[in-house]
Amino acid sequence: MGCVGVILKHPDDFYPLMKLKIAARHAEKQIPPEPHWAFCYSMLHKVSRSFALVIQQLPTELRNAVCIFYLVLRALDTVEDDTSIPTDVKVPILTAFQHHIYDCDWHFSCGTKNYKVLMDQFHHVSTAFLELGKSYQEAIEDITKRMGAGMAKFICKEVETINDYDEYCHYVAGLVGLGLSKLFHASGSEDLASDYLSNSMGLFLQKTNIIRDYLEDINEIPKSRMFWPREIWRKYVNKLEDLKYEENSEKAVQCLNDMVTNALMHVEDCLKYMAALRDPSIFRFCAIPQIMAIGTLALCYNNIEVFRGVVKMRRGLTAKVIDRTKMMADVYGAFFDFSCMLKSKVNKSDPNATKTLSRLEAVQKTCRDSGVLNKRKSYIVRSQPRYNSALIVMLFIVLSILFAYLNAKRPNN
Ligand code: D61
Ligand code: MG
Repeated sequence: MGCVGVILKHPDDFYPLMKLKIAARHAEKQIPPEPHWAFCYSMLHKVSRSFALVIQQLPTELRNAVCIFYLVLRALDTVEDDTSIPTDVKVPILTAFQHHIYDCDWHFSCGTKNYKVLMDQFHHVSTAFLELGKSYQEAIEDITKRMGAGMAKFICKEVETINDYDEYCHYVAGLVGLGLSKLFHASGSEDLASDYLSNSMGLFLQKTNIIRDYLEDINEIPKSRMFWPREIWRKYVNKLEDLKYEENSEKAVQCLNDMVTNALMHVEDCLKYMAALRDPSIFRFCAIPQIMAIGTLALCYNNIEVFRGVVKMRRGLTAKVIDRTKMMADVYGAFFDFSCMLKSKVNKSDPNATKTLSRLEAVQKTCRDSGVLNKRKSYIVRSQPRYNSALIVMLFIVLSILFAYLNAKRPNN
């Protein structure tokens, strides 16, 4: 469906989408003047559409630390993800990465597109890193060291058990949660969160990514990458790649639902972590990705398209989440709505139906018990398109004025 079609189907996406466009343009203009910081912020916008926006709204000192933290780990992940680097070259780079960030001459060329630019010009990142406060540097160094070691461990090891799965997700995302909690604390704005809850924040995001990216990872060239644990998929198929073949559709969806049910385990920890945050910008930084994650799980659950192509939340829905997430009541509201949506998709005949439903009910109970679930806009779209002719006319008028305005502002006109 084209852009206009989507807006006609979801007219209330229009305002948040415009707001997001303006915010994104404003953020891109805010690039600092020093060349190394300019590189870091423009790189951040290029490699992460989703995290750049929430990082941008943090207070300056913390924002710089989080931006560098992101780029250092993204570089480490680029080494891990590049399946064309031989193991004996890759492992020593991963395990010594915490030293490379102190060395402004170090670089290693790998990855493609923007990731390649990040790797080739890594000296800008290390230069900026060396300008951060000592406590920020130490937190980043510690997490880089532990993540590199964990990634190296899983280069030659497959994700077999659910324990392995949790361990791998701990290295690549749970540790990010631990590091961020340290950075928040170092900025003086937050109490130090427990490692356990910080880890859950990362696990919930990473597991959602792993579920959504099944097809992309299995089709990776030259070698497919497999993160779904054997302990789960062996109940449904003999080989992980069998899930993508049409004749296994029923088993594939059951396996997918099993994976979603596993990820739901972390929701209550995440709610607890977010409820303890005090600074509004740190709160938004943490909450927006979490709401996107439960929204993505709701979209993926029982959805065969996960094995056929890319399943992603509508941009307009993302914009709405960004626009509406201001405080904990908004998080409870969103988690409640997406749990309702998930619940409505559970089939009684699914082998894990009871477990899935009981996890969803527990989430809903937490949201209800917060006592703030009243008058709010729902995220769930009615199945009937609600647009009427008056709205279409209105939209047409607004768009005409907007185009006329933009045209009039163009130079040489
Ligand atoms: C609060 C707010 C944000 C949080 C959080 C708590 C806890 C954890 C995380 C963010 C990290 C969640 C990562 C989920 C997405 N997964 C990936 O990007 C995979 O790479 C993992 C290794 C590199 C992690 C880099 C990272 C990511 C987000 C950050 C951050 C560092 C630093 C600060 C803020 C956010 C995935 O990447 C490939 C892809 O999907 O593009 C992979 O290779 O598995
Ligand atoms: Mg990776």
